[in-house]
Order: sequence, then C-alpha cells, then structure tokens
Amino acid sequence: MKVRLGTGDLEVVQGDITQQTTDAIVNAANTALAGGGGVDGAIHRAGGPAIMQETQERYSAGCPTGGAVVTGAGNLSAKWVIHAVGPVWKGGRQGEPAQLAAACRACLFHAVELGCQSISFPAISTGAYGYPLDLAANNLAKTCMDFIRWHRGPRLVRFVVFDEVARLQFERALREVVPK
Ligand code: AR6
Repeated sequence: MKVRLGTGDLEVVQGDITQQTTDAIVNAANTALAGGGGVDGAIHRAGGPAIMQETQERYSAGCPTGGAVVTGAGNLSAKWVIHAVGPVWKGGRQGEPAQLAAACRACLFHAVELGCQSISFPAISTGAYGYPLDLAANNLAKTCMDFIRWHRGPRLVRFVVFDEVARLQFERALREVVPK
C-alpha cells in the first residue's frame, strides 16, 4: 500500500528490512548499541562486522532512548544504517509515545542530512520492547507523515513489517493519518 502526499510517499511492505534497497534502513537498536536479536541481529548478520566495528569506534557511549546514530551499511544494499533506540513499553504513561516519535524523527533528520531520497523503517519497539503494534503503527505513521509534509524529503518512507498482522495495522494507521 502506498500513500502519495505530494511532498513524498509513505508505503507499507511486508518483508525483511535487510533486503531493502532504500538509501537508508533503520535498525531497532538498544542504548548500548550492542547488537541483539530481531531487526538488530538480522542487520548485523546480513551487513557483516563492519557495521558493529564502526558503531563501537564512533559511538562508544551508546545512544539514548529516543535518539538515533548513523553508520555505513556494510554488505547491505542500503547506503546507511540509522540505529534508532525506541522505548521499552512500560504501560504507556512513562513517556514512551514521545520517545518513539523522537526516535523516528531523529532518523528522518539524519536521512535528510545525509541526502537520502528513501528510508525504510521497521516497527521499532514492537518486538522485544513490547510496544503495542497498533499504537506504534499510529505513532510512526503520524510522525513520518508530519515530517515529510513539512520537510524537503525523504521522498519515500517505507514501513517494512514482518507479518500480515503488522502489515494490516500499518495500512490502517496510514489510512487514518492521511489528510482528507
Ligand atoms: N525485518 C523486518 N521486521 C523485522 C525483522 C526483519 N528482519 N525482524 C524482526 N522484525 P525488535 P524492538 C520485526 O525486537 O522491539 C534487539 O535485541 C518484529 O516482528 O527487532 O525495538 C535490540 O538489540 C517486530 O515487530 O525491536 C534491542 O535490544 C519489530 O520488527 C531490542 O531487540 C521490532 O522488533 C529492540 O527491540
């Protein structure tokens, strides 16, 4: 599913984030940038050791929740990996929505600064970090839509989700945030 906004497009695809050929792909990282399972494990496995090496050299202090840092993409087709740190879900009243939106915006600002035309996001925080899928989809769709309406680029924001349940949630969320 694709939504055209004039200033840029938002789309949802079901698949593997590591296979995307967008200029940047987003990693669902942790504050230590230490690697892990899920998206993080898949990106480091497919991208090779150069990504972790650069991460350790440049960001030895890690990255706070709600932030994002950039590395090259090793063996991946993308040019850049933007490592975003989403919040751990603690019930929703401890700043998680603002932190998820901040992490998403940090990625988009990096992408624009790097001159990226396109960026792929996974469903940040909805795996190991337990953020409810429907709420994360709403949050990420709204944050990206607001961003590409008010900034020059990226031209394409793609949400890459693993399964059909997530795809349906992101499609619903996109339909709901599109201006009528
Ligand atoms: N492509 C697209 N989506 C994926 C892929 C993939 N290859 N693999 C998993 N997903 P998660 P988080 C989906 O756990 O919740 C790591 O250990 C998955 O179904 O990767 O932000 C890190 O090191 C889920 O919907 O990220 C951190 O410690 C979504 O991607 C921690 O997990 C995100 O799941 C971050 O947890």
